[in-house]
Amino acid sequence: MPVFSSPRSVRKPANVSLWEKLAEKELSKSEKTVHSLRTERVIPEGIAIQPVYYNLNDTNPAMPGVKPYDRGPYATMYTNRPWTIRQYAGFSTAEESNKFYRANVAAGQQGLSVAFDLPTHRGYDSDHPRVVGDVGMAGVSIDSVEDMKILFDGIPLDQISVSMTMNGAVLPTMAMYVQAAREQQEVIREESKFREGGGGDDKPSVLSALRGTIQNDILKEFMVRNTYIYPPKESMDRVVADIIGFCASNMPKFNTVSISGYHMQEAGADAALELGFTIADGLEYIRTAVERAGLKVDDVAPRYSFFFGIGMNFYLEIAKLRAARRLWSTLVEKHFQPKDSRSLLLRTHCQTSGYTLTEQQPLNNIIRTTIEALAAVQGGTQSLHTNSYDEAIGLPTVQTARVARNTQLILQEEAGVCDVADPWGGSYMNLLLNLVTLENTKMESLTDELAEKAMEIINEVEAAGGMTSYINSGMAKLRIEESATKKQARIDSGQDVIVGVNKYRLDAKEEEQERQDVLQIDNSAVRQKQIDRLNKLKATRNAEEVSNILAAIEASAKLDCSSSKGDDPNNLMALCIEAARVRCTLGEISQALENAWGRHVPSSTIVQGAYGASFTTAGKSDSESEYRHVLDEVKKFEEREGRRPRILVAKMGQDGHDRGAKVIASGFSGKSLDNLGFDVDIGPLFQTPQEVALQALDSDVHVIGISSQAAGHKTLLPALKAELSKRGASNIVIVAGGVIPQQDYDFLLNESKSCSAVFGPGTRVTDAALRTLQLIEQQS
Ligand code: 2CP
Repeated sequence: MPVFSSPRSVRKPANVSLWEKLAEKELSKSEKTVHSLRTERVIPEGIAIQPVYYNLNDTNPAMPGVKPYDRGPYATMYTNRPWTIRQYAGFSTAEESNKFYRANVAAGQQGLSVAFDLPTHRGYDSDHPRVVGDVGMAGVSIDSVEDMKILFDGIPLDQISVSMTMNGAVLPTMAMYVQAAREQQEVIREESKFREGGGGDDKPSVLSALRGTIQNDILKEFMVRNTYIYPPKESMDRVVADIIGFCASNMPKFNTVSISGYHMQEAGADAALELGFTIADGLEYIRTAVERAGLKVDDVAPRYSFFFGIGMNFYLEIAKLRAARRLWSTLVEKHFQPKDSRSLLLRTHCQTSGYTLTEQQPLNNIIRTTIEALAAVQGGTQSLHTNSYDEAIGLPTVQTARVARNTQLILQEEAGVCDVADPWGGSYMNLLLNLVTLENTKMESLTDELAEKAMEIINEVEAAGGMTSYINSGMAKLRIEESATKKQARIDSGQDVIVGVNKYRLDAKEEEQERQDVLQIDNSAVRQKQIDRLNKLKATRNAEEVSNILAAIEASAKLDCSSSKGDDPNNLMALCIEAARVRCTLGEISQALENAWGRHVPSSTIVQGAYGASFTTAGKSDSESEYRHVLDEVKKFEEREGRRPRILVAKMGQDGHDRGAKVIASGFSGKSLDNLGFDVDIGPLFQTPQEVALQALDSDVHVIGISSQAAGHKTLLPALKAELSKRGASNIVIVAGGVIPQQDYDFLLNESKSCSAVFGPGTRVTDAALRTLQLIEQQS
């Protein structure tokens, strides 16, 4: 039996002494001391809860805040400062989102996290014809610094930390945030001058006070999330590097990149892939700063932060965060030899998984989110977003957002979760596997095994020349898509259980009673409001200043050298702040860069064979026979029609979440009937309804399958139907899937008749294939 810590320990191991020193330093700004943490936190049962536990028989136990940081990046962890409750939110206009943020902060939220709409992500102003269905839908619409000022009205930016999820149009967005903070500061100075009768000018620059995080993680956009704008090279060498360089010189408290595994997990990567790829991305960002931009590792690495997704495998997710910290500190030390120990610390935000939420019996999602949140904090996250239970079907309401936030408040303030740093240190797990090496007979062994698997993946990426080359080879995307397709097959065949979806399902009537309302956004009203504001801005600004700075941005972008040092006059971040000041719009700044670099056009691939292989090896004869039944039906269709059923899987608007589309394309496709035997075309991302209609006609498909994850379906599906009718192709069946609330089904199926079936979350691929076949047959 291990013995646990006690202040009366006879011999003090080196790590414990180090821990005490680090802990005292962390506590120096508070009333607490290590002694008070050890003796004063007595629960009613008369037990003094210790800030950290360890095995007294261990000659040098692992401790939180001590290398390699398995047990946490800080010595005192939540005993001194709980994780930040940081809910990701944003919708409609800046006014609406501002109201929402202010209410949330008043109700206990501790940091802000801004969700931008898709046009903003992709560098389009709200009046651009490509974004008609997307303005204000999946985030807040920002066209200029005027919107940004409204977004943060009444929220002191030098005091509250703000995270912004932005990667494509990251230069104009960051610039507008900085400029909004400056103008906010000017107002405060003017007011205090007025109050104090002068003075107020000697306050330090607002830039040095700004705290927060910009996602700025373009590598994973090329793998999974797809909100890139420019090609990989320019995105890395000029956008990412110039922002990192500018912040290193001017915004020392700002985290310059949030290296994200979350979206990989959402796109279907298992934990080892998510971990391996994310750490490999981090190494690539240091390399970019050091090798290509001439910065030092210690200038940048202390302000790199991470972002992981937390799914339902409780133990594995805890082990993942512990392994991540160990891998990062070990690899950064090995490759870059930093002098500042902060360069070794992996600090992370986590978000509970959106993918594990179900449309069926949505209240179960509160339980899933709670378990995932607990895993995140047991794993030692620094900041956390908990999903609302209705997110599988639409945007959260005020009530569901409150439940999500309260999940964290209850963990922090009722459950005693913050009382101990890393309670898992030294925990036994996988005992049978490790009988021989007693050293490893702990929860630590799961951490070890996962770290090893991730290390194999990192080695594979490094051998390919680093993440940029690995992404260019197409391997990163393919490996994630293959993992996603296998996962779907395990769910469809019942191997992986989802309560209320493939097991313990309610009947249709009971499900109807469980249905929830979701927030509805009046997309056209938001767009009109944005257009009016844009027109007003353009009528009142100085046109010459605008065209001069846009020309300077374009010229800098064309330079064949790095401008990433923060004081370089060609630094793109500095130029974009000036552009924001003179009221250039986000679309104009993005276009100036696009003039120099062009827009990145991705290629689409489909994983072959993974669905059928995983489905039929599930070991359940009923699922296998059902799979064979679909194949037989497809075969009969082919004999009758002289060709196989042909589907175009497409996405419309600026919605780049393509896991669903890729899984359907992969599951349906198969040249030798190794999957479900359809002929599958997959459309490029970001198409307009007109482009989808033209591709469908060109390819002579029987059916178009539209995947919608970003709420644009009520505008885009009717527009597609109209395009097909206009071209005399009403016989082409349209089916839709993705995140579509039940309350919209009637509009889509009956009122607008813009599709023939909606496959909601949880639909099995085999069921979707059979129904699609029936619809084609009814049409012909
Ligand atoms: C922390 N501090 C402590 C302790 N813990 N001091 C003493 N004792 C302790 N125990 C100090 C830190 O050193 C720091 O000070 C300050 O308190 C804040 O702590 P932190 O750990 O830095 O927390 P944070 O400010 O909340 O920052 C957390 C992260 C940051 C992870 C570093 O990057 C972050 O907030 N990321 C959030 C990203 C995000 O929201 N993404 C949304 C993705 P100093 O600063 O002075 O050192 S949503 C995406 C969706 C899904 C999408 O992409 O589509």
